Amino acid sequence: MRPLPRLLRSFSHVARLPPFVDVVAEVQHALHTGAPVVALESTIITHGMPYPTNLATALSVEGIVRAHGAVPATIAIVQGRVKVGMEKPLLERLVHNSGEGSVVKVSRRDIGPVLALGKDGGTTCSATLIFSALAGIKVFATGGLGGVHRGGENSLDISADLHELTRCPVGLVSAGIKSILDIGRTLEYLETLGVPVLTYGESNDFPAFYSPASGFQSPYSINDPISAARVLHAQSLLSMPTGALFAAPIPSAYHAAASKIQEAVEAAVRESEENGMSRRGKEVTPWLLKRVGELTRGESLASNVALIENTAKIGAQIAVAYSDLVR
Ligand code: PSU
Ligand code: MN
Repeated sequence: MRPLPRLLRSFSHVARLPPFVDVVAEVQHALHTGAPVVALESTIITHGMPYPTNLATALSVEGIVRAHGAVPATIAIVQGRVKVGMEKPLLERLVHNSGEGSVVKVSRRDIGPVLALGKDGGTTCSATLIFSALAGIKVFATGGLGGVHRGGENSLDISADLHELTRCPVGLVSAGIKSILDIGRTLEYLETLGVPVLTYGESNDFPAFYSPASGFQSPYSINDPISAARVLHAQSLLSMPTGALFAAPIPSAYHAAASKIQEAVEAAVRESEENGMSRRGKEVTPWLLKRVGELTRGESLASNVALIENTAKIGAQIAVAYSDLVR
């Protein structure tokens, strides 16, 4: 039998996507040919950072992904359509509307309603994982993953991000999780769910977003993109639906700021418990981020940008390594 022509051996799921999912041509082409693509979330833009840093960061992160040899695919919902890859005017529209407060923070449970109602949405890690997996994107870079909130053993406030990693075979690169969360319980929960956690760096310390070490250990550490790609590839060959969490510590230039930011985090968490914000579901994380920004007079924002730029670089390197493995 003759081998299948190259085009039929497509790596892409694009042909089978529903009609309300728009994949920009550059991403489509990359997926068809098995070239590296890195997904980027949009809640960071719509709910995680103030204007104009949000727009500037979205663009700089895309540039970093490109500079390291991969194609960026920022994912969001615009007027009830899923966007996989966004041109600049569309990003600007999303940023503008989020300032007006009309953009929904979209986790798994919000996807159906936001599409049906034709709304705009910034996708969290959970929704971004879903659309990445749907499109066939293997790597997703962001700042912070959601987790088990402090007091989560009573409130049951556990981010949908965690479960999503059990059913989307995507490598998520983040700077760990924030200490606004219960890091120990989050790691326990990920173990229960069967999601591999690997620190991407020299030590086993699991990073805590602004700080390179949380005091908890990751079960594994790796320090090169090939190893990360092999984790994803092994799971893929076994048809495991699971993703992986690659936790990349914030760059060393920002370590000095960590303890001061940490104090602000503690103060913000206390305030949220006193004023009732901690019981407001999806509003908690954006509120805490904003409050920590105010308390540190923007220092936390500079760290936030730096750690996302770092995960974008590592995400691109992993995507390139994965692409080399499978092509
Ligand atoms: N952590 C951050 N910045 C963010 C988020 C988390 O430092 O913007 C966002 C991400 O989109 C993440 C979501 O997926 O918050 C988790 O929200 P929740 O805790 O409501 O699940
Ligand atoms: Mn929650």
